[in-house]
Amino acid sequence: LAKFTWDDAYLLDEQLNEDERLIRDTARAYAQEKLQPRVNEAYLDEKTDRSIFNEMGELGLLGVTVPEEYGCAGANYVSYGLVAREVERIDSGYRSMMSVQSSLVMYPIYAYGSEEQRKKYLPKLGSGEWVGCFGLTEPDAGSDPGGMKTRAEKVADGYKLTGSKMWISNSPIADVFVVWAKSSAHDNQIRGFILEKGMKGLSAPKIGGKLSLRASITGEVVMDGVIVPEENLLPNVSGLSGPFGCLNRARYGISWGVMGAAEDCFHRARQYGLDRKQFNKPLAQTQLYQKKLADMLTEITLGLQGSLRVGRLLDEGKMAPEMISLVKRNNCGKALDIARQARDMHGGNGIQIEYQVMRHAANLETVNTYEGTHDVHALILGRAITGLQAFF
Ligand code: TGC
Ligand code: FAD
Repeated sequence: LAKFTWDDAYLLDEQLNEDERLIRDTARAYAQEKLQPRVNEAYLDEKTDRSIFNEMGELGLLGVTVPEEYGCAGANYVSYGLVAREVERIDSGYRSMMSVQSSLVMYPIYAYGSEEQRKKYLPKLGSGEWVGCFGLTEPDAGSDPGGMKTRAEKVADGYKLTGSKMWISNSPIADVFVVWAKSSAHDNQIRGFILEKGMKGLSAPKIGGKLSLRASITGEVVMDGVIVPEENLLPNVSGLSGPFGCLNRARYGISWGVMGAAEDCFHRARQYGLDRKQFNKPLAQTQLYQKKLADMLTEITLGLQGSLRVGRLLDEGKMAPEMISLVKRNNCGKALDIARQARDMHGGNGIQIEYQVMRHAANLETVNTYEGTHDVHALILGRAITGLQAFF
């Protein structure tokens, strides 16, 4: 009989190839050595450390799936997921910084951009010299991005963009803004535009007062008649499938990431239960505590297998977006439950920053909401199951 390994129940490690393990180990070492020591302060003080982008870029952790000719790792989607898992083991906000840059800024420039755009932006985004953000959501268009009001009007040599985007990760520190707008020159279709810091009429004020994802800066993107040159239009995509193509990748990465946060909570709850005694025995020796740990391990093991399977299908070109809805929705919901349980299992200490678990729980509230809420992904699946759409 094989020996059971409680921290890798279905031998995920064995299902990875050498290259994947190498990237995973690089990300793990970086996250544990460089991110873990600064996360508490960053979270408490709501401070986003810009240099994290440079550090990740140096290690090849930004845009890992973008080909090497643009200065990136050219790795597969399983590797991207493994990076997300290691970074989010520390904090969902750090993973957010990485995944917006990789899936929501570099991917659209690579997939929908001209060769000139790829050459201009990808190496600098990949190295972390430039920070990117992705503007889809608006104050009145969240789950229903098709209802966006931001407009692009044709002017001499380009477009004039007017509107505002809300809840945009990285925007206050961004150099590059991938923004989606309805374009009057293209039958009012949604088109993607690359804006740059310093363009006249462009501003990105910070949104303060967040009780979640505090290590990752979030802002608005305000466009007051910003003139964007013709060469900054993403030429090769039109309609909602543009932003959704990016979201598929980011949502998939999130499914891995949240399992990293859940694993951190599980490991911490296990250790706490072994260390702390009440009624003259370790908490971990009580039936209720063990049941909670068993539930956590079960959901983490199944969730990781789900992400790995979807990653393999993505790498084989067999991904359907509903597969990603299933694993994003399931893993976010399960990770949030696990973090809340871990908070409870730590008793009073569980509310303290040093014990980490309540920070994860607060972060996962956001992750369960952004990139399609838990319920929106249920409706996407419901539509696929029944052929009937229940959004409106
Ligand atoms: P619907 O009629 O379903 O589709 C419109 C067009 O889009 C195509 N499409 C997709 N293409 C590729 N991948 C997908 N997943 C796609 N889903 C839809 C579809 O084929 C169609 O194409 P065409 O050519 O026929 O026009 O659109 P709908 O308006 O009914 O949408 C409904 C719904 C709810 C599914 C959708 O709007 C949705 O997913 N809403 C959630 C919004 C969302 O996820 N926002 C995310 C904002 S970005 C963000 O949160 C970043 S946080 C990052 C971080 O910090 O880590
Ligand atoms: P709403 O759409 O108003 O939803 C509110 C509630 O109603 C939810 O429970 C939802 O499930 C439910 N609901 C909505 N429609 C239906 C329906 N038809 N049937 C049943 N229930 C429904 N966006 C970006 O574009 N770029 C970013 O970088 C980005 N980063 C973010 C960072 C943070 C910290 C946060 C909090 C959000 C970010 N977002 C970003 C926005 C995010 O994607 C949206 O918040 C999310 O899509 C939900 O939209 P909403 O907040 O408008 O909620």
